[in-house]
Amino acid sequence: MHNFIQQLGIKELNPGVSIGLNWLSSAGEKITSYSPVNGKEIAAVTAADKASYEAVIAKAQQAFTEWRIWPAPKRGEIVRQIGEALRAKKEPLGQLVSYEMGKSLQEGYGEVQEMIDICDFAVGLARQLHGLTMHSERPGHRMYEQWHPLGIVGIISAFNFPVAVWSWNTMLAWVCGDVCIWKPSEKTPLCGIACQHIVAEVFAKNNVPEGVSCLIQGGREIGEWMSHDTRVPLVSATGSTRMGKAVGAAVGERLGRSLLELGGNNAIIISEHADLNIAIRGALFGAVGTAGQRCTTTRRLIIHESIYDTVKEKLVAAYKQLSIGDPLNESNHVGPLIDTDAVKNYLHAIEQCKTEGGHFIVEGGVLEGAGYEGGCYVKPCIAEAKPAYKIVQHETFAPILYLLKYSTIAEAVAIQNGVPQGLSSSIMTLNLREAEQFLSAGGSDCGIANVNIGTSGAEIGGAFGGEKETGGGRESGSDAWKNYMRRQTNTINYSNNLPLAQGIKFDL
Ligand code: UN1
Repeated sequence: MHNFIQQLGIKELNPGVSIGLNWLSSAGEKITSYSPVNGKEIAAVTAADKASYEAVIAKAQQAFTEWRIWPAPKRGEIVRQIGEALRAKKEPLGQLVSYEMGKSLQEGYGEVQEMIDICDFAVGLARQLHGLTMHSERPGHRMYEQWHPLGIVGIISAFNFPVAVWSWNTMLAWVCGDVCIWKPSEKTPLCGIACQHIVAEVFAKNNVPEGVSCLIQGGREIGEWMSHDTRVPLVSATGSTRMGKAVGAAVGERLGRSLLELGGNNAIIISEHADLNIAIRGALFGAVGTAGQRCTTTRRLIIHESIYDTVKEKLVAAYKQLSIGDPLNESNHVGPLIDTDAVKNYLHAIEQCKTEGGHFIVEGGVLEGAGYEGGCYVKPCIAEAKPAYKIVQHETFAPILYLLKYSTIAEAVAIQNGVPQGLSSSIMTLNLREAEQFLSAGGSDCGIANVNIGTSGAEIGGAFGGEKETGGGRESGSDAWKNYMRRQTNTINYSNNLPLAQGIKFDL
């Protein structure tokens, strides 16, 4: 067993369903996690079956009756301690993320940092779950609103941020008084187990009911159970648009709530007024960071025709500097894709781009030989393409960057908006008019719009999410916490009469 796994306190590599640290037996299938770093098996966990799922729901429901009446700042104190525990475990957890998911070690640590930051944010929030006070039209009446916990929050997370996205949801949900059932990606089950260990230790020290944090491993089926289950008032799902449509439809059918974080097809507009040093660096990190497997990855560059050739040359030169290899080796910039299926998708996208007329100025390909035995290492590549190509309209979760040309800012914005997805966007310009136009109601249609920074690497303090096929959900900062609570309007009569609203008289 790797050192970092031991340091995370994990003794058992093949558990499945857990309520706190009570591991339930399950007749579910075995899910094997392989490291994309070297193709080696890491763990084989057991998926939940219907009986263990039911046991989890029952325990979570029971825990909710207790947890919802803890004062929110007391719940915040638990989250504060989880933040401390994460600080103490940052190294091994970052290493596990890097090893099981394949992102660079720096990014693995960065992901854990994001978890620590959301804990801090949630602690403060625990004292700020404010409602408004309104003036009643009736004399001797007071009207106000309060926010109450919802109940069970089902969390479906993706492999690419195997721990941070869970923390964005749970840390807020917990201070809000909800209980969480987490189904991590079946590609990164051990990351789920590691987090469950960290949390369970803090819970045990503080007598938090164990059902407040439940972990169920498994595939699509588990997501379907939660989506159809009226005992789960909110399902928060991160992943593909295809998955999100299924979750949204199932939850919507029972009039539950869903919070969807789905695909992106993010673009940077590089204007002729851009600071090219910043533009190239932003584009480079956005396109190849996490091997192109972020929802916020830069997939399209929309470049002004007058600087198109210069940008192209600089990008080609920058791509030559990239070192691809073991992500745990800090001198490498790009690690592997998550698995060989992802490699197939990458190759298929390259072929399709060529068929549609795309021209590669940095060629792609799968790396072979020493260090690349896992078969998941690919070359980040760049193609000159047209906005309307089917493949350019599509999110391929791989480091393929499309270069598009524009002549007017209105055209650039139209290209940027002309895709089904609406997550992140950015403009590189020092021109105030252009920047403001891009941010205006007539500008970018995305949930995130940046000026002079790239599309990826959003901070936790802002609301994270996007429009159109990205699903419309907002997580993390700002007032995203409201998704995890129910609003109640209260009117209190402290007069001796019963005046009716709207001036209605009802005297006998
Ligand atoms: C995701 O890719 O699912 O903005 C989340 C970013 C990160 C989060 C990405 N903070 O790139």
